[in-house]
Amino acid sequence: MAKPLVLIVNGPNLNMLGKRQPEVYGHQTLADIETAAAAHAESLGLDMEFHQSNHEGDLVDWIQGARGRAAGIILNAGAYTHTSVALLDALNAAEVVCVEVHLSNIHQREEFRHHSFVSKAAKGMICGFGSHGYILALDALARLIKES
Ligand code: CA2
Repeated sequence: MAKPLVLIVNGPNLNMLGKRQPEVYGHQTLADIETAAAAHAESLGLDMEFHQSNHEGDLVDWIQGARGRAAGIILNAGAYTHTSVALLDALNAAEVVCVEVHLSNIHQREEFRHHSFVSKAAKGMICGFGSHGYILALDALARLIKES
């Protein structure tokens, strides 16, 4: 039987992880996060696709494509978190359960990072745990998928 598919979608500048600002975002690269997430998804009996783009429309396309195909989405929309009604609309249209992730604790940072448009369509948000947040999000999604 096919395993449930989880999409992990990452937004702008997250391709720079591990290369700049390690004091804020940690030392792991996005490739390290993908490797750890793939192993954890496998252990939970989930299929996983991992995406990153610096372009808002790419993120919209991946979220739209999840409808009827994926069982869940883990979304770190980067700075688009705080600006993008388009991502919120895509999440609402996709009707796929979403867990929002941020490496940093956005509530300890500048005021403009405190508001998230995507939170309105997310089941919950994990922030402040660095790259481990993706593992926590997979655990949360696996449970939600099993319950549904
Ligand atoms: O904490 C998070 O995961 C964020 O989504 C990261 C975004 C930021 O705009 C959000 O407010 C919170 C920024 C990602 C930029 O990542 C970089 C990594 C290394 C060097 C430069 C940027």
